[in-house]
Amino acid sequence: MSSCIEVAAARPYPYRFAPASTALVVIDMQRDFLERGGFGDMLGNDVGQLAAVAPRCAQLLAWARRLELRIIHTQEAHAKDLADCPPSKRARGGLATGIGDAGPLGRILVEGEPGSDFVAEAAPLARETVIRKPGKGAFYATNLEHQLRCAGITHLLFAGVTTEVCVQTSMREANDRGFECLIVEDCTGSYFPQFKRVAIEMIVAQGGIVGWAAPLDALAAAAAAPAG
Ligand code: C5J
Repeated sequence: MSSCIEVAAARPYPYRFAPASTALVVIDMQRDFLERGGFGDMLGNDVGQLAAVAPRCAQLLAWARRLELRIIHTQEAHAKDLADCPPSKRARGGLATGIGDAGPLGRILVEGEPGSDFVAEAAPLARETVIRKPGKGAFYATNLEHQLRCAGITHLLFAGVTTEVCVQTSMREANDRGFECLIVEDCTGSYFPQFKRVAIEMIVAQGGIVGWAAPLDALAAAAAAPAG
């Protein structure tokens, strides 16, 4: 692996990656999940639990841009006619105001609506890739895998929300496809802190059965260290 970076502090054991073959995947940093009036709020969640994630993701994005990593942003949003939304997903939760309905941030979880947009701290740059996805996993009904293979990407760093739903689902999908995955633990969040903690434990258990975990500082320190 050329110009390889070793994250010695990663769990369950050191993680090695080469920037040229690594992408950062930032999952669903949208107003619909982080702000009052969006989908997460409609489901009864305390969106304040995610407050720390956006500034940390901004730092991660700045670091990844300096390292010239390929950056992918995912967006959970449905087509305007909801043709890609299974009736089961729309019915789930029995919400008075649910997917496709008009809410304070526009139609909930629908592309082009204010709620589907990214929070300012995690907004994509024009050169970065945005993958709109209808499901929890970033690989389901998208061309993400094709794009990654075309770009020669073998390693993925994951961040975003929520840890145990869309982040973990996407990381599992990537792991099954042979990508070497690491979750940046302080750049992901859940409405339920205990779910975040346990989701990360599940990822790194059994010798890293789904992948690795490390905080941003450990990645940044590894990248800054002189090549050995
Ligand atoms: C959820 C997500 N929680 N982005 N979506 O429905 O995790």
